[in-house]
Amino acid sequence: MIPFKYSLIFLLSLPLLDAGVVKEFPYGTLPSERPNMELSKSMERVYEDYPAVHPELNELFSRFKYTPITGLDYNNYDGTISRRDSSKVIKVDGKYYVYYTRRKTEVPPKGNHGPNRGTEGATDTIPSRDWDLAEIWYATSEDGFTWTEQGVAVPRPEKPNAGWRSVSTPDILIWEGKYYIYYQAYYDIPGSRGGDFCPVSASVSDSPDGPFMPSNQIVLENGSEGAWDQFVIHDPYPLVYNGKIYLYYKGEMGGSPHSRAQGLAIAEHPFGPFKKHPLNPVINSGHETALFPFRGGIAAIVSRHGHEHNTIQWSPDGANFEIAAITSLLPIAPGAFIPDAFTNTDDGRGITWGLCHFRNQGLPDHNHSFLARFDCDLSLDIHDIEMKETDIFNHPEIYFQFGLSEKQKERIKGTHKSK
Ligand code: AAL
Repeated sequence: MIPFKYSLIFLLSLPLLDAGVVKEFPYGTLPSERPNMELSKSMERVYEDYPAVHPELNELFSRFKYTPITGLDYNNYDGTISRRDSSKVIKVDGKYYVYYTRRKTEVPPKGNHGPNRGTEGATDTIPSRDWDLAEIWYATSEDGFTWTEQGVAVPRPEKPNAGWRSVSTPDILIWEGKYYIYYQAYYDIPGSRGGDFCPVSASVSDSPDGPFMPSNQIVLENGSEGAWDQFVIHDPYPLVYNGKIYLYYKGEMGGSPHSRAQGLAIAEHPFGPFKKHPLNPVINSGHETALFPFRGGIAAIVSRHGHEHNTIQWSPDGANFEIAAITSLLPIAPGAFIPDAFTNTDDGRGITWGLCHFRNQGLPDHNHSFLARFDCDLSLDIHDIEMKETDIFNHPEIYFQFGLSEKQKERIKGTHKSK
């Protein structure tokens, strides 16, 4: 500790010491304009690749904070009730609404884990995966923290209609005063065709409370044989942009869960026809990707999978995305409250909160997911400096949870044997 009298001298002398010192780039806060000099590739990126020179100033950088929500029961988390893959949150007449996959089965899923993630043990009443034998339910809230489940929004239709086995992973569109729910509609047990095959269907209602009438049609088809999205079309995600419906979705390039990417299909009517974008996939990474209007373009939270997981991206046209920020601990399957998702805005204001899920809880015998709330500052209208922290310390248990596998321990043991 510096004694008081010296600290005063030290403080007073600071400006003197400072005076006359030439401050070389990049001393202190970076100038907002690129200096006219040769820069390393890394410093070049600061000016070329990111919307601002510091993360604190980057409107598309945020950390995420999480809060449990109250009001939803999970049967003591025994795996017989699951809620996951929430839609965007919408606000109608002062109330927030969210739609989600809800599974209530006599036993937890049988085949959602293990090496082949198959259908072993699944029957007409026993689910293969967490989203098998599911329906789409909805809940409302006054504050986004306490939710009241209201009931089913999209039930499973009669066999052989698409979705008779399960309807899951919904998202919502408001278009010309009507409410459209898009969802994965399974014809057979998820997992029975190798991957997780299901077309996308949609239902419509005049009210957010339903009743939602099924279109009984496939609104987005899987790609034809040999197309990148031949096997998987998941997570349908509609926005209104350029006066049209932009439906984003997840595909697996060639059916490999290791090659997940995002496609885009555009239509002038909610039930289609949807035309797939010629540049698909438009995002080379991601899973359960949330997108929202931002300034004149579209931003995306790219959380899991691929080169560019853990990034927030932005495109000026909804199709050509670039990385705008790199972040961590992103929400899984985020469904954000996006006030301007359907207003056809060319001045998107961004997001500050939403719901997400935590999955694979209680593995192996009580597998289920539950919904939670995330908060962030990806908004042009607030500036929450606490959300701009890049140096985040997690509890050691989080790190140890990702410990070495037995196989790795064996490999490491082997390395000690050599001289
Ligand atoms: C998710 C989504 C889709 C998949 C499964 C349930 O999180 O990507 O919905 O089919 O996992």
